[in-house]
Amino acid sequence: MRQIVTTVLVIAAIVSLVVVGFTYEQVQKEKNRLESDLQYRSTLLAETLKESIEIYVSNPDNKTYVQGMVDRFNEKKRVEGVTVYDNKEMPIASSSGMDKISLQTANEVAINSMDEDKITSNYIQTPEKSLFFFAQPLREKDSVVGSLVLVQNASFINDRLQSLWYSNLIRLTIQVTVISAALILILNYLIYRPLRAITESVREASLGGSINNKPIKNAGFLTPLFSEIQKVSQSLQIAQESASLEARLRHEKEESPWTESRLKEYIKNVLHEKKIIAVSNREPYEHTRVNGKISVVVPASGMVTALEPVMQACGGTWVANGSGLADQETADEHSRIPVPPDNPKYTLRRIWLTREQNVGYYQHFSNEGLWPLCHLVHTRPIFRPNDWRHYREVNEIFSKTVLEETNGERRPIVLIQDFHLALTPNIIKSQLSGAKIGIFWHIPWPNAEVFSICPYRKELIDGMLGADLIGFHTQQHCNNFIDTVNRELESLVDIETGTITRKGHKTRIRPFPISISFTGTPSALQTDPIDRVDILKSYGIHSQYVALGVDRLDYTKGLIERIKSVDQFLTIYPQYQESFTLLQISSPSRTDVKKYQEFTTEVKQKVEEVNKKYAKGSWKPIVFVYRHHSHEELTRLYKIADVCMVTSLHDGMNLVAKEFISARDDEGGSLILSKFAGAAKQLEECCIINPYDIEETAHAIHKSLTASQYKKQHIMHKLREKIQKYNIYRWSYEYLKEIYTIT
Ligand code: ADQ
Repeated sequence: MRQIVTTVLVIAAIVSLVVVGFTYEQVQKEKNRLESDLQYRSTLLAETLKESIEIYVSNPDNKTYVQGMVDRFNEKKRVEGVTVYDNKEMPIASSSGMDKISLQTANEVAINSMDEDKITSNYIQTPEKSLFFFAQPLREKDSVVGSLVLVQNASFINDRLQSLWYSNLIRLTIQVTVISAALILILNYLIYRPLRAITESVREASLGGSINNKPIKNAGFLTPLFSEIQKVSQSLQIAQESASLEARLRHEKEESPWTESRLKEYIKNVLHEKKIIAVSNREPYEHTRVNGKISVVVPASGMVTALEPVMQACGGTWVANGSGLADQETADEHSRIPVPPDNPKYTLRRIWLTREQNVGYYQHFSNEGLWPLCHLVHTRPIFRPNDWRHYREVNEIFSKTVLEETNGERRPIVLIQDFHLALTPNIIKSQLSGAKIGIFWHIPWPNAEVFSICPYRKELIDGMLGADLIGFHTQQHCNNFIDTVNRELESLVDIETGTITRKGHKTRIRPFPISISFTGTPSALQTDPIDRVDILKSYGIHSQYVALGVDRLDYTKGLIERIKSVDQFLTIYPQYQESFTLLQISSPSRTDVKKYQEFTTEVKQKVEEVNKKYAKGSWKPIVFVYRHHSHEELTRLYKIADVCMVTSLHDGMNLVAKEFISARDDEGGSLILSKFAGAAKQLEECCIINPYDIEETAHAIHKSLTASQYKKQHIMHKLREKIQKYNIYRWSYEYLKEIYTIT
């Protein structure tokens, strides 16, 4: 405000100086004009009188005549008085208005005019008025015989000049007031206020406050400048916000576990609620028909277990194969359904495949070809050209559906899951180059030698390299993938940075060990008193010690080896006969695939064989339950088991191991874990075994049952800390952050 006042004062002073200067000049001109006018008039008047009296002045006898002429003349306008002098400088006639002061001055002027023989004039100022003295020499022949002095009132000149000054100063005052007011308004509204607003907003931005996005009102010609400054301020604010968020997240990372709400906050703040589309073969909710009634099932799948909490946190759309018997009738006309059914948080978009496509793409190519190819379990992969055709066809269908679901968003984040959809990254990328695509490979990646078995290997890895990010569970799987690409395709591989550049497109290869939603907060089930005896009784178990196995019925999970190790355990430690039982919970899996049908039979036979060998009365060493269980049922079993056995022959990660740890809020129980499961790289504290070494596993069971309570608790405490720290929300955060930073 001070600057406005100073600016206005300076401008007012300049205007005043200019006006005063011009007024002075005008006054001078007017003064000159009026004085010459007075001089001219005086000359005319004096000439008239001079003609009448000039010849009479030298004769003293004519004094009376001269006096008469003077008296007559005195009546003229503005004439104050007239005096006529003889050449002895003596007044011979004078009008009545000539007082003492006037006579004295008139005398001087008259003498001058006679001495110099020319018209002489002078102004004098009396207290009442201004007087103009005009003296004209009088001649007779060539000699000066006297002087005629005319005195006029010249006050009108001063009056006129004063009124000029007065009116000009009044005008100046009005001008300065109006100009100052206008200036104050203009400066205040057009400059000062907008400047103050922008200064405030820049200051707020620099202090981390929020930027006002609204355009600054009445900014006039400064609007473009301000909108630019606003943009800069907004960028500054965004940079500060993400820096402070990053700092907070970094701080929180050390301080507290990742949770659903923290992930949501991250997505909201950093990804700015970008559209997230998950894509997988398996759907998270399957509608089936049981006894004519529709029911919903969450399939037994590690991928679903891991991704479901992420989608609940992110929202968005999950595109999956609608494989349930009642899927079509529960979805809307666009094949969409909000899920979870009881509390919807995201959209499930189902796609419909023909029976031939399902057989060729899913049962054959994925489950008989890629699954055994990637798991080193000595099962021969089968590749048929017709299945490959279906695989490509279905990958096209998935990609098309993803593009439909982007809803015009040019830079969606697309999270592709698993080996069923290896070709989709390239197809989607070629049609929507702005999409940020990640594919996560949930199963192991074998070494290059093994992968070279696949006749379609080049097309598969080329398809995957359309992604910006390829994730595996372990660094070993990343290394194997990089080796495979190096061997099979023309590309630029940078082992140091873990990137592959092919046809100008760069793909990052990174390990992200997947996890579960454990946050350390007690589950609702924890507060329920768990009646161990009742639960076991419901499975027909009366043993003191219980080992638990939970798996999809899959030949990679090492079930035969697990059963054999129980057999061995009861042989080496016969004291556990009648007091130890393995409760094996297996959900039917890929039941249309021949190898799985054979394997189910084999497992059941093996269970029977061992049970036959040891069973006594109502006790049997192995209780095999072949059905899907709810999450709650599994959690109760995890809580009462003495040992959880994970004996996979090869496994990407294995989430059962992590679910068991998460359920044990009593810090009890022991975990036996195969060294061929990805989880073994993280959970080194538990009892790690080689599932092919049956005796080693048998001893591990014994060791687990006999370990001191203190040791068990100590180990479980450490394991729980690890899972809590690296749960599925942290996994998603790291995965999404990696995708987000891709330019
Ligand atoms: P899966 O081989 O399906 O997944 P896994 O990690 O063992 O593997 O998870 C299985 C899931 O199914 C668990 O959540 C478990 O609770 C559930 N489940 C098992 N039996 C069940 C039953 N009878 N009833 C109900 N649910 C049951 C693939 C890879 C893994 C990887 C995951 C995640 O093979 O190595 O860990 O993806 O990436």
